Amino acid sequence: MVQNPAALFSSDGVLNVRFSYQHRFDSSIPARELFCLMTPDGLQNPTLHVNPGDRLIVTVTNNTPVGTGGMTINPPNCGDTTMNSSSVNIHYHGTNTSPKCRQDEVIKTLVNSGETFRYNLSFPLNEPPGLYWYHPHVHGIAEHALQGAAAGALVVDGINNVQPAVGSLRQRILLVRDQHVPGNPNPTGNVPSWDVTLNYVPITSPTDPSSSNFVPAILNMEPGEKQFLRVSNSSSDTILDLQYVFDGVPQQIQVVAIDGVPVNSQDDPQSRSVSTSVDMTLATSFSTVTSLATRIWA
Ligand SMILES: [Cu+2]
Repeated sequence: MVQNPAALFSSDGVLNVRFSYQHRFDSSIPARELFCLMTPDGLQNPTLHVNPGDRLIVTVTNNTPVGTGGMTINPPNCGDTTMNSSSVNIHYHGTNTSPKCRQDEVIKTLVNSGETFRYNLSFPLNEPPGLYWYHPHVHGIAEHALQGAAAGALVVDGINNVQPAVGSLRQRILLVRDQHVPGNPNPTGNVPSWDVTLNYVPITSPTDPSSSNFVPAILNMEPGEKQFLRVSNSSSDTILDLQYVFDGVPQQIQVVAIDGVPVNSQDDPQSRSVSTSVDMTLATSFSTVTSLATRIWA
């Protein structure tokens, strides 16, 4: 059963968050490394809600073990001056925040094991409301961190100002993450190229949805209820073809925004509003309204 991630909201124009960047190994054989940005009270990769014009202050401590390797980075530097296998930083994907040090700077920013770094981001007053996300972005090791699940949603609130129809609907924040299949077998039959999760709920063998091995992630809905689904492809390598399926039949979904751009707005390059499936390339997000069914396979 899929649950919404925990959520934190700004107040008086500021959202203050402390993160511990930490890891563990899962129980698969061979074990896969998992990563998390965790708040002091144990929220894992929570959804961060801000409003246009807000400040987002993130203080992150890298509590992963001391890394191996080490490469000196030419100045100007931001944080540590060497990169190793434990380095981390945070990218605020899609936001129109500054690429300067201590904001959305991902090329030079390095926070190594045992170090603490403070971000202080200013969201512009005209930041488009919508779904964004955050994740580690150190060159060369971002894939490993992201596949370990260190990613969360970042919502600029106010979408109902541009799409009033979604204002009263129950919202779901849905993050699709991917991970290596244990042992990296060749994809074939029911062995997918990647293991995929929806808000950490594993979805088995998506190569063959009719197989008895296929176990979908399930969302409960009331009959006739409309829900506002906000989906981020937070995977590293997986291109998604999403459908909303009830009793094996793809249901109609109404797309209201893609990558923070409301459909049918002046910035929308094409009309993509009604469909039964949505293709998601890497690192896209979309928001959709759906109804009729009581569960979703993804
Ligand atoms: Cu990104």
